[in-house]
Amino acid sequence: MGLALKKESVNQQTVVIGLGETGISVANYLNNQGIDFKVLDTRLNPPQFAGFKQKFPNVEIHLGEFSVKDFADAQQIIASPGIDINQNEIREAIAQYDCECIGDIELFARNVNKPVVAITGSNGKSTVTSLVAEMANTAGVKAYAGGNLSPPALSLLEYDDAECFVLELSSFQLESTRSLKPKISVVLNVSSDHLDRHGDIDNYARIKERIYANAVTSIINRDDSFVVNMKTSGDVISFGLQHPNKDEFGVTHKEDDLYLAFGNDALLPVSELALRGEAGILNSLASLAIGTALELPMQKMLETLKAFKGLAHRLALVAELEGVSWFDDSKGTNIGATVSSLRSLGNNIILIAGGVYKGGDLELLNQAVKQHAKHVILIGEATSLFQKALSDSVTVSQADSMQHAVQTAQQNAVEGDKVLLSPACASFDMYTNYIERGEDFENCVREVL
Ligand code: UMA
Repeated sequence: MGLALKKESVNQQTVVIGLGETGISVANYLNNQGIDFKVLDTRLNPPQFAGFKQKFPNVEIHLGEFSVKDFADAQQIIASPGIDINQNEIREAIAQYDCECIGDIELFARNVNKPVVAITGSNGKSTVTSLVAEMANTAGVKAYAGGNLSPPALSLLEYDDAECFVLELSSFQLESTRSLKPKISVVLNVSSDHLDRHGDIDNYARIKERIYANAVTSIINRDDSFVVNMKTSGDVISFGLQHPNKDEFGVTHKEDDLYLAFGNDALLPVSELALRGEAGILNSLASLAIGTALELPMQKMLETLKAFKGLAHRLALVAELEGVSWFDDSKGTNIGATVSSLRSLGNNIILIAGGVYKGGDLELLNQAVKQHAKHVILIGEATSLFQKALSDSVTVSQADSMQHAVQTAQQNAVEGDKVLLSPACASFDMYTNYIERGEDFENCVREVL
């Protein structure tokens, strides 16, 4: 495949920004290719620093805020997804040193020689990525999943036995990608997320739309007003919640039951799906559409849909006691995700929410809370903002820790209630990531029960 990097002059530099999971995968990749690089990270103590120093003792590292001169003689900047590539220092460096700025997915795209399934959306993308990889593997097609889901995409290239790669791609990753030529692309849905970085939802949707450029087959959610207006390429297969037309995926009635369907063929009763709620149906339909474009046998895909238990921290049932069910949806990091989880669980919900607000329509959250929740317990930085938005609709309490939130929930819960951690926020005010937040919740639940 195409050369990843030009090596015209010994003075020209490759600069890697970020010493997180992505930065390490880029460093390993460059090192395997015999390409020298230096590393920048604005954090004084980035997470992978010690391991990196040990593996690459001779690589130049600059920690702390960077300036344009740190990119001197750069030929190529490879930025981690958490870094905003539109910030002034990077823009000026590109102009001053006439270099390009790409991300790890662009590097992956220039070097991959196996079919790629590219999956994005505001919600459900990790679930669909895992489900599609599982469908493929059940059907005997060796598929590896990664990208935003982790492990980073570049590390997947080490699997020589791969027959295809299934990538979850975030808007941060798509923003710096232009050469990807996916066999199949999908935008599952668009609702406000990461507006603190992308400005407004139209710009965010335009970045998501990039996934369809060069796709052989584009899968679309025909119920999503942003997705239906996107420019696709290649063949198009749609999914949605209504009865499908020919060659479309949807939902149909048969003998008083709801079924997933392809055209007029009823495929599987919705009641047999392992995934819950409307979001579970849509994610299952999207996965079937992708699997069909991959030419996977339908029976194997349906088997997987029945067996797939979902992912940790995504509307995961973690405990049931005295008629109260406890759900960990720590991956609900934006308003759309939390609204979708509230809808999936129905009513009698005690919601634990809050953290770092990333933008999005609080009125949407308010409406869903009004309809589905009886009590909201707020944690973290967004507490007073959320209190203002929700307190006319529902009883609101504040908690100064996860333990306090869980105790408050336990004191208020009665038989038939569902306690749901679905923060609608990022976790960085209290935790390293959503996984740590979900684990803390689950431990606190075990303590009080
Ligand atoms: N950071 C700095 N200075 C730096 C570099 C990073 O402050 O110089 C900060 C970022 O702003 C961010 C954090 O450090 O808050 C992590 O950033 P990173 O780019 O180093 O992240 P990685 O550890 O490489 O993890 C990234 C994805 N994280 C982000 O996009 C923020 C992981 O997705 C992904 O699993 C991993 O690459 C492997 O591909 C996580 C995520 O939260 C799950 N993604 C967002 C989401 O799903 O909403 C997009």
